[in-house]
Amino acid sequence: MSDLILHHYDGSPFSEKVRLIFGYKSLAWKSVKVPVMLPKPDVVALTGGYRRTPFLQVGADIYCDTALMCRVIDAMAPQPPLYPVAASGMQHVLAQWADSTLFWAAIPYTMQPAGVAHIFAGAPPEFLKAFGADRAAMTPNLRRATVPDATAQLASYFAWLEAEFSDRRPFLLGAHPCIADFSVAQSLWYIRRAPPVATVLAPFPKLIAWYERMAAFGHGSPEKMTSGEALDLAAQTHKHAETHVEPGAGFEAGDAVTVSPTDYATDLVSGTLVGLTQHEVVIARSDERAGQLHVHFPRIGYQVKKSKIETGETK
Ligand SMILES: N[C@@H](CCC(=O)N[C@@H](CS)C(=O)NCC(=O)O)C(=O)O
Repeated sequence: MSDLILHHYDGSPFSEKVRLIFGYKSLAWKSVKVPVMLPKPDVVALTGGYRRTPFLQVGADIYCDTALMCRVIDAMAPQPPLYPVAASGMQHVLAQWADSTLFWAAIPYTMQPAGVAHIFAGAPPEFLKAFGADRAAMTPNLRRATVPDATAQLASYFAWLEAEFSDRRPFLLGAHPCIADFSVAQSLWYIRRAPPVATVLAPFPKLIAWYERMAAFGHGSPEKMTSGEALDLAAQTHKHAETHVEPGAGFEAGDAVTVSPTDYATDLVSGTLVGLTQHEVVIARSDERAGQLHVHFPRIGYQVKKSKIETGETK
């Protein structure tokens, strides 16, 4: 399954979610490292302007957002299942909570001075300043939790999660891991990267033991690839995953559209609509280095709009 190319960076929690899924499924994958902050010319060449991390490339198909990437990975490598039937619809609800609410408590909590000093030990002050400015510009409308708020919130969230294990189940929703386990694990991974602040987990031994079971899945078998090689591969690929625009969903195939996240880093990506279902929106766009691309986004958390600017693609 080395058709899977993950564009990511080491310190990215959402990337860790996907790396652990590669480990759980024992997958081989190509690893392209992306910059941690803007500018990201090779990222933008592939995604059309989506700057978040990670994203998945399969030939000339680009999948943005881990919620969609995970569905694609599970469809390509169904065993063991990432969405076991026994984990019911609640696995999706819990995963969405972990990817948003839990994540936005874990990040500001970990980025308190003692956490920053550990995670960015040795980084020059100019890097820290540029990183802070990049993230502030990415989240202008987000009212970040203060450290006392985030500490209190995590104490509640971890107590809720700890209670799940009172019946000795090994994973959050039963005998096997599901998508919710991987979504929750990324925030614990981030906090535990900073041992001086990871003490917040100490009162929750069952949660810690669960996290260690998750971490033991590892990352599968990554092989390094440069972003230049990834762009070349996309340019040389002339077919795309099958897709279609469902009738009655408010758009027609060939519409010029923009797609953007609705929470933060809300950069618009423009293209021609080629796919629209309950689960995903797919746009065609071309890049002078990466060729003809199909860029896929989930429907949840994203806005699709008819574009006032023509994309140059035929209608
Ligand atoms: N909903 C997105 C969230 C992705 C996200 O916020 N990633 C963080 C890094 S873990 C990010 O994009 N940070 C800014 C950047 O990498 O430029 C997903 O599931 O992929």
